[in-house]
This record gives sequence, C-alpha cells and structure tokens, in this order.
Amino acid sequence: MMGLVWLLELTIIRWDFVWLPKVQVIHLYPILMSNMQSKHNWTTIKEYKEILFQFYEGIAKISINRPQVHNAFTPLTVKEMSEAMELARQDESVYCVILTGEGGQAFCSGGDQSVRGHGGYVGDDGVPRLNVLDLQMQIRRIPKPVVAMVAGYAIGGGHVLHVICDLTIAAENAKFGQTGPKVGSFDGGFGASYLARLVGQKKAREIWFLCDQYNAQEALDMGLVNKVVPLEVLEDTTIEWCRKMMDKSPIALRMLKSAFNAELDGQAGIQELAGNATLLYYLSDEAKEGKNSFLEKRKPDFKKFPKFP
Ligand code: 2NE
Repeated sequence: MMGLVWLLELTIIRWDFVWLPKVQVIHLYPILMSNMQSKHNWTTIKEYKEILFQFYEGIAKISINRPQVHNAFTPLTVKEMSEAMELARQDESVYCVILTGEGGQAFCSGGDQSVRGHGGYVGDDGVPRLNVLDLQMQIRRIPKPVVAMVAGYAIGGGHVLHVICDLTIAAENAKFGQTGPKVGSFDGGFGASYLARLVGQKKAREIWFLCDQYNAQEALDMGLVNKVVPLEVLEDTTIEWCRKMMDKSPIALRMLKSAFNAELDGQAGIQELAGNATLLYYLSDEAKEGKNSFLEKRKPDFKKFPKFP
C-alpha cells in the first residue's frame, strides 16, 4: 500500500519563533496504520526525514516516523532526534518532551539491522556509528521531564530509549524486551545498569539473558513503566501527565532530575547537579555582589548576606 496514497496537508510551521503556513505532501500510510490519531492540534516545529518534531501547549513531541520497520532507527533518525532534543532543551516555551513512535504499532524496535555494518550503524556517509548512545545521554541530561509514550513494541535499543526517559506511559498493546544477545548486540551502559536500578538485578539479567517479551501489565508490575492505559487514550493521558508537571516549579523538577541522576552517574552526575546549584547561586544577590564588585572595581561586601544554619 505504501507509495500509492498521498495527501496534501496545510500545516503551520514554527521556525525561529515565527509561525508560517506551509502546504506539504504527507504519506497516508502512517495514518492508515495508526489507531492513535491525535485529537490535539500539534504544530510542526521543524521538518525532518525520519522523525516528526511537533509542539503543543508547552510540550515538544519527538516521534520516530518509520512505522514500516516498527520505528527502527538509522544514524539519520538518531541525528534528527538529537537535534530536536537540543532544540527542545534551548526553547523556553518547551516544558516537557514526549518521545514516541508513529503508527500505534511500535515505539521503537532499536537499531535498523538492515544498515548495521562493521562497527555500527551506517548512514549515507558510509561511517559506522552508535550515535544512539549520545542521544541517551541527552535524554538524561536535558533539564526538563522526558516522557516515553509507548504503543506497541519497545524492543532492543528502542527499549533502552524508554528506560532512560524520566517516565513511561504505556498503551495496553505495548510489548517490552531486549533482543541484543539474539541479534549479536548488547547495551552494557544505561541499558543494563539503569534497567537493573528500575527492575532489580535478577529481573534485568532475565530480560537480557532470555530476550523474552513482556506485556504492559507485566512491565507495570516490575516497575518498568508508570502507567498502562488503553491505546485510544495514550496521548491524552501523556498530555495530562505533562500538564501536571507543567503546573509545578520548573527549577524544582530540574533539581530533582539531576539529583536522581547524580546518585547513579558518579562524577558526571555530581557535575550536572553542581551546574544546577551554580545556576541557583548566580540568581542570588550574594553571587551578584561578587560580579558587581569586580566590575565596579571595589572590594566585595559579602558580610551583609545571611549565614544560614
Ligand atoms: C519488533 C519485533 C519483535 C516485531 O515482530 P513482528 O513479527 O511483529 O514484526 P516483523 O515482521 O518482524 O517486523 C515488521 C517489519 O519491520 C522490520 C522487519 O524486518 C519487518 O520488515 P519486512 O520483513 O516486512 O520488510 N523490522 C523490525 N524491526 C527492525 C529492526 N530493528 N531493523 C530493521 N528492520 C526491522 C521484530 O521485528 C524484531 O525482533 N525486530 C528486531 C529488533 C532488534 O533486534 N533490534 C535491534 C537490537 S540491537 C540495538 O537496537 C542496539 C544495541 O543493542 C546497542 C546499541 C545500539 C542499538
């Protein structure tokens, strides 16, 4: 059916904070495949080849758009996701990020095995890469909540992506699992150690050693996901959770995210938490006195500031 049906669509493109009308041709296949059509008026932030990057009321949605391969990722998919994640980080109007996959049948099935070469996944430049590992770090480091919205398969490197997200909302059709040892791969980083923090060492070893698949209820029972809902209300529920977080103090959420990370991430985690402490300190009159005294070529007067017990 792919390649037969095309549709013209009028969208509003957001580009450098300006909203522009644009006519584009879109493929109908993902729409026909999907049971989870959005009721919400998402607007495109930037157009990409292998992902969708959209905005709705303070939420940026990054969606892998390769439903024909259960949203397996290529180096290009990851490059695009990585750029979108950075744009979402820098954009002050974005409070939360949703990570998902198009089509309702898969969140992501991991690295695209058809482009796996000698030493990594190979893009148009012929260079083998494992750039999804950098994306994992970005998800962990972005000081905003990232919510995995999982319909269908979250498998292999796709499973690791949802594991790294701060929260996971799963549809009832979700299936979770690792395949590495079956297809000649493994993720011994967050994919193993952080997974073990979520579900415990025994269960994490079972998931990796047996390569079984687990349904949404099993995933909920083992602490792998936060909530399971019918597919029809997956996006509504995810948006509702984002809205709840958007009502909260962004700095409190930011500090909590880096504090949760710091416990597990060693010196890099402390650096992230300390960076946030520096941000808070820069906001204080005490820190400003240091900067101002230097610029005014006078001795700083720190005596006036409180010494909290
Ligand atoms: C996901 C799963 C279990 C679904 O099975 P099923 O039977 O429902 O679907 P099917 O027919 O296997 O998949 C539909 C189409 O998608 C392609 C398939 O080849 C098939 O294409 P056609 O035959 O219709 O042309 N497809 C699915 N997943 C793909 C993939 N990852 N790469 C390329 N094509 C894919 C089943 O499809 C499955 O087990 N998929 C493979 C999952 C997997 O092993 N992923 C890679 C793990 S390694 C990894 O991601 C990784 C890492 O370990 C470390 C670093 C970076 C990445």
